[in-house]
Amino acid sequence: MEGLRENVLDCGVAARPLRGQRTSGDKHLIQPFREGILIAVVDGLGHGLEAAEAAKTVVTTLKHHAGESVLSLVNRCQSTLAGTRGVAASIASFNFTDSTMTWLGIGNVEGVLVRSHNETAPGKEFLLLARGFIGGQVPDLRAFAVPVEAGDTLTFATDGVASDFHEEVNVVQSPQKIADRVLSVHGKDSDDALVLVARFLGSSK
Ligand SMILES: [Mn+2]
Repeated sequence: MEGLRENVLDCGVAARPLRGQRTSGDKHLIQPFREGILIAVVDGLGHGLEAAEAAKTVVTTLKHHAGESVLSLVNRCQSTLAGTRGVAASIASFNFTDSTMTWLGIGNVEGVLVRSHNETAPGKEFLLLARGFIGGQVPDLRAFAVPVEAGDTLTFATDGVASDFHEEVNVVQSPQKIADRVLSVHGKDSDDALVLVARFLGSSK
């Protein structure tokens, strides 16, 4: 059973630190829970160790509470991050019992959902990002729930990746191939960079 659930999402990740740095402040999480999988990409403000620590703290918190609502997860991270550097983060919770994805972003980790069936939905949906950062001032947060179908492909990319990265995202190539290509074509030299691609394969009933 557990194995089946993990197979309903096919993921690929590509990342590299800023040139000259050994640690990246960009981290990701792919964490299965009972009814689904939580996906997150976190960018610690600044670079190097301190940024990496803040991002790691958030990833650990998300991992331990993966089954909670994304709004409650952000609130948890908000209190855990007190006194550290803040982070930008985008989070998506896939629920396999009702084939939905709920996503939320604070800061500048961009998200795009590419639809496998263009007739029934707009081809691309972009994550609406809240201003601010976790650990600092956060405005009234809103999470958006959308139905997902087999083949729908979500991509999160940190600001070390140019915004036009979404042009590379499709529902045909493997998520790992897409992630690698996004990083090599759109990665900037000026920042850490991380790309996560997750394709929903349909719920196993
Ligand atoms: Mn960055």
